[in-house]
Amino acid sequence: MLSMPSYPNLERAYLALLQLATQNAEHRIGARGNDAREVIGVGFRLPDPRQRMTYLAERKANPVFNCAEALWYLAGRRDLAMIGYYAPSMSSSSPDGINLGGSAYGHTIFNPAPGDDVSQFERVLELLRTEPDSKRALISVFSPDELADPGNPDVACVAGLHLLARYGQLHMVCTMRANDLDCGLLSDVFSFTMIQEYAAVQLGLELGTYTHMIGSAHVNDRNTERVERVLQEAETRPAFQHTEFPPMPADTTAKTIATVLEHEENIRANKVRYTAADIAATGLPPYWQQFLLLFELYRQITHEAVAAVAPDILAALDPGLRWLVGHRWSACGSTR
Ligand code: 5HM
Repeated sequence: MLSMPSYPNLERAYLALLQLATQNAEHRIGARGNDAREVIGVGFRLPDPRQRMTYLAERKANPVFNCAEALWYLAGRRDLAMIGYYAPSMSSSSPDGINLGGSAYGHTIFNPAPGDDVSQFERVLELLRTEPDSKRALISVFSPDELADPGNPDVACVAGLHLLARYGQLHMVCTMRANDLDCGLLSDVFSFTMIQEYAAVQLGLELGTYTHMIGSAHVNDRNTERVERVLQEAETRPAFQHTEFPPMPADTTAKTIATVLEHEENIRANKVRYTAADIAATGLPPYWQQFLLLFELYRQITHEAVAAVAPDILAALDPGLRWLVGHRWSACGSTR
């Protein structure tokens, strides 16, 4: 018996879950005004967590947001100023208009809790350095006090991230109390597998499998039509050659993340206008340069409202990312 259905990439897992929730929904729910179809207790495994992108024209994945959110988590941040620039709708989840609450997972993972002097992330890494076979390297994300205020707009959907070092590989099991299969799943798995890979790099381990477990897996009724179009596209389109996200450089540290974010902040604040050559001259590894290329093209779209993003920026992008931005923004030259 296989422990979990396994998929070669996130796209296949996403499509299988959409099919399950639309064709075999177990429940109809209406929690907090969101009518949805729901399946409870589902999960899947990605043997190769770097296969974290989806290439569906109807779904229009947003790699700019994906990369920004992953960095926001890795830097332990919770500010709306950064993440709200990439996803303005997230402001509705902020209790005070300044910070996000429970969904700022990186803040919970990478900062010491009040009264502690070590982050959960550092503690579980130390545990795995001391005893690789440990079953205790669990990072708790959901906190019981999040339910104390019934009006809390932002209760963590992730219960915990469990790291397991086995035979030189770092596996991760993510447990979510709830996951919106159409809107939340894709960016969640993108970012959580980035956290897993970052942890593997810190420990000097190979990247192992990623397992995703969901309590309430649901599709909101307001997204039904798009979900149908996505499923239709998956049945009829010619196969897109998936490009794997490249490996995170082995020398990536918190300092690397901070440096990438210094550039990100200047780009976001429209203080710089980078060419591809400027980005190459930052001295950052090509892997992280791809992130800056995405941020620069987004700056040109948001701050300058360009009709066409600078060709050198698009040309320097990885072909898979170029395909994605081309399907999302007309200024990136539709590749349809
Ligand atoms: O009422 P509730 O707190 O469960 O609403 C949160 C909604 O956002 C759910 O549909 C949940 O599945 C979705 N969500 C998600 O899928 C939210 C976040 C942010 O915490 C997330 N993934 N990362």
